[in-house]
Amino acid sequence: MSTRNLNIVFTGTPGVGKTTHCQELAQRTGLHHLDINDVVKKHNIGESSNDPDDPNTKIVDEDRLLDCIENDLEDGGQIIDWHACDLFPPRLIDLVCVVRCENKVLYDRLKKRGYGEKKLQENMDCEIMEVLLQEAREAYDEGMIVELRSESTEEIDSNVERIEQWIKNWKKDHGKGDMQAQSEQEKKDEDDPMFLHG
Ligand code: DAT
Repeated sequence: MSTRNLNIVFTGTPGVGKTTHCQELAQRTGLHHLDINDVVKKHNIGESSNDPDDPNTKIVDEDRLLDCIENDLEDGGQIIDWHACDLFPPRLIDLVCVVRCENKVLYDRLKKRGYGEKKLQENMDCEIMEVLLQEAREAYDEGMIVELRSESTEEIDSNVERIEQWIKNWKKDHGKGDMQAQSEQEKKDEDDPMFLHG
């Protein structure tokens, strides 16, 4: 049995609600929100695109990205937040959440983000054609993939509760217990002057 903690991917078209879900889930479970946008910035591994209509989009070297996060994934405990999912090795992933959103709602969110018409239309097409759902299906077993709708705040709550319950079951099945409580207890023990080291 693997000794690592679980890893969950949140994928989906920009604007569907990945980051909102990851932040809430990280807060409630103590797992780490691994925002790939932050990794790309921190390690400077994004090349500017040559598209004059979309100069801010970064082309990411996936091999370099994987090098940067490999140790985190091997340890586990990561909630990975990225629009693509098929680059993460299946042996290191336990659940893939594909966040989905109704067209009109997504259009308004992307417009509010200031996306130009071309980029907006590309992203709308991506959602309509279910590109990221297909990508997930091609890369991972069907049983690992869950589709989550994210149009209302009630849906965020119910999705997060559902995944939280899934995490509890996973930990029970993998004999991990409550790892957060466990690590907090270990820290308390170490702070305790009566705790015996070595
Ligand atoms: P992503 O990380 O997929 O790009 P996000 O989490 O940043 O998306 O969300 C984009 C915007 O939409 C942000 O202003 C929060 C809002 N939003 C996302 N999901 C929502 C939901 N289910 N209900 C209400 N607002 C939501």
